[in-house]
Amino acid sequence: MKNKGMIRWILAGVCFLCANWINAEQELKLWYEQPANKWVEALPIGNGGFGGMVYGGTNRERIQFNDDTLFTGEPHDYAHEGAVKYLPELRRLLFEGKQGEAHKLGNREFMSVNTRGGNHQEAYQPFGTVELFFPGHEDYSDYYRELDLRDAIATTRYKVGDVKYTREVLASHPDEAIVMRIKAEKKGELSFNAGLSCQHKNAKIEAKGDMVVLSGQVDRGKTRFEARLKVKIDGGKLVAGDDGLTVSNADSATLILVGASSFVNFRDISGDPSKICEERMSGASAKEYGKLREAHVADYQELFQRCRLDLGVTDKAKLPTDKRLKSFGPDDPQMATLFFQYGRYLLIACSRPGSQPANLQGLWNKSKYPPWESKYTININTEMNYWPAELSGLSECHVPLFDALKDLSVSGRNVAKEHYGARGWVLHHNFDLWRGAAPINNANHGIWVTGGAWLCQHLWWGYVFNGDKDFLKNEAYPIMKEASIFFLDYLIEDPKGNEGYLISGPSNSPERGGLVMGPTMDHQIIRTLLRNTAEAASILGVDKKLQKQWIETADRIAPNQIGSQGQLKEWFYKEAPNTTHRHVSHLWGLHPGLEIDPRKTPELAEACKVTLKFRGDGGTGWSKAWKINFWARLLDGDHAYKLLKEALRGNTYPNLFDACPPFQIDGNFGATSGVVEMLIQSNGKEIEILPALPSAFKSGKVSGLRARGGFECDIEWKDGKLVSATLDSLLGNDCTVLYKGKSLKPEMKKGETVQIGEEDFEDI
Ligand code: FUC
Repeated sequence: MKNKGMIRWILAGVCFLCANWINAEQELKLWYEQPANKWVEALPIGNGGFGGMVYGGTNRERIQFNDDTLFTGEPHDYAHEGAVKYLPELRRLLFEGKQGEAHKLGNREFMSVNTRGGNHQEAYQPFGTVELFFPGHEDYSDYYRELDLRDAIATTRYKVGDVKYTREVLASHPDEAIVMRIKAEKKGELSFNAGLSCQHKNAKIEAKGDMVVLSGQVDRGKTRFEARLKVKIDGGKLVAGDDGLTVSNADSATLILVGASSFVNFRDISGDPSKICEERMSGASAKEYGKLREAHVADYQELFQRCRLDLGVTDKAKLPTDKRLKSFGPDDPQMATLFFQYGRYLLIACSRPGSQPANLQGLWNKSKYPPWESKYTININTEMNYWPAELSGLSECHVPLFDALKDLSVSGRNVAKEHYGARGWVLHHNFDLWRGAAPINNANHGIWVTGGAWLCQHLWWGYVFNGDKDFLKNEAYPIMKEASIFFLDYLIEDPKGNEGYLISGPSNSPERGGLVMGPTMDHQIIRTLLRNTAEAASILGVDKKLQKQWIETADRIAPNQIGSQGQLKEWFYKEAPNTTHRHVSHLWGLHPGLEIDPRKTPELAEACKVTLKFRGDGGTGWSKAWKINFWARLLDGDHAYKLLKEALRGNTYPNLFDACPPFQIDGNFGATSGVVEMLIQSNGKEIEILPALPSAFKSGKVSGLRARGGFECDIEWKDGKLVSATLDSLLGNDCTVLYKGKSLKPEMKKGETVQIGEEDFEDI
């Protein structure tokens, strides 16, 4: 082990980058030989809150665009006043085995109240579409389109006759606009019509001067919106008319699209979208395309380039992306790299400070009635969206989730009071733009109390990976504290005399088995929350009494149990292991939790394996993605890889969007984190290198992976064996590094780097 100075590290880094990444990175593109016909063939771009789907058509080009604040409905508190009156009865019925009656009572007295009737939450909405028509471009040749993950630019190229046309589209975060550059290779050969369309009934569209303006109000909602499309041309002529803007005989054109809504925050929609559009447009249109592009690329690359992966490249990379999917396997390792990096690309595109968190479809939605309202389902989906954030160097992309949690800790406070007569705040299995926190849909799965507690794990990670005490004190801890206080009031002692265990309920094991007392997942999540919060308080030196209460309570929560078939029991009071159900909630303690670990709790880890064998390797896209992570945590890289293969072959659309089906973005993010779990695992004390390396990833290198405790790690391996690893201490914390059953304890101060080879490890 060599303790190297910064210079050596930089030199090594430079050589590493130059010599090794080039091949793999050249291929970091999704590319196709035909325009997109369907939405799931179009290519997504986004600047966090504003994004689009680029079809790459020739005579008709479309960019279907979204703003993440367009939801149906209006600010609203969904809490069901007085629901708490029925809580003791719900518990009594469940303890007496009268689940049917409990469901009825729950549905009648305990569910959300929506302004528009019913107990549902509101739906994410489409905004509009940029419609471009290029007369005469029906016949074309040499067609090519791509999305380059290295610079986040979608390009379409083709020829009409002997004139080559190129379009580049990007969604700029610094300039808050979608920008398209269209070029004809010959002067004066660019003629097209540009307009906007919108599905909302009262939308008005007008073209004037060099601009098309779309304004209106969301159907079934109160939020107002406006979008503006400006066309700047070089040469030729531009005329505004009833059907938009018509450009004739130009050499090139730059199109700038901005959009905004009246959403200010979850309780206020009095914003002025026209004013915001005006400001955004005057800023973006004052710049030349080259400058806009440069600023976009620099801003994007600052995030994207932090983490690199090279698993090797084969000839398969010469095939268009859609043709590689169905036969994905070990002969196409670069496809795994592409899919890994696509997850990072998507997170940067749909979750930036100031934006809404990534919803079920990230940011991209074409339908007024999207599946599950394209809101935030938090009994797995939203959390999965954020699994890769810290692991792959995208802490900033985590921020919108933290911001939403701040809101939810406000809306969830009234739910804690009205439904449970408890202090603190609570969140059930979904939220929407209005931060609905009460149970929705049906008591049999909607009454589930650990949504907020699970999300608090992300706040904790926000601290654990980065060590920022101000963040812990001002952002994370206040929310974690109130979530933890809720559970002090909520948990009840087991009435059946099982050692005074504390039990969660009424709740459920997500979407399986109905309303119950004592789902295992709840117990794991609450235990983790209370312990993390106690640790946070101890780091901050506050709330001594509460720390003690939290730890004592965590210790009393009903423990994990092994069932009659050797499986991990899904509920404290019952078992039903023989199912292939997509949710595997009770393995939360294995992943994303840390309480089950084959190195420390081998019996429980074995029980997880039995459960996973019952569940099988099928399921929705997100279910397979979760199983990648489970098998990696069980240190079985080949099984994890099998799930990655099944996800790519069976649950991925041509544009590499995850297919639940239908499209749901969680599976993309879950696969990205799953690949990290194969290469590095950390728990704040130990970091294991290559813990679950699949044989299909024979040789490779990765840089910029992040570990709990504040470490950055680069690893190179060959023929399945470690060549060298570099560990960079960001915070100066202690850690033990593990590799193949051996360990080493590098002494590192903050800012120091060590290089490690296999020979440095010693038997444990
Ligand atoms: C949960 C899952 C479904 C879907 C939905 C958004 O209800 O069980 O498969 O992912 O969330």
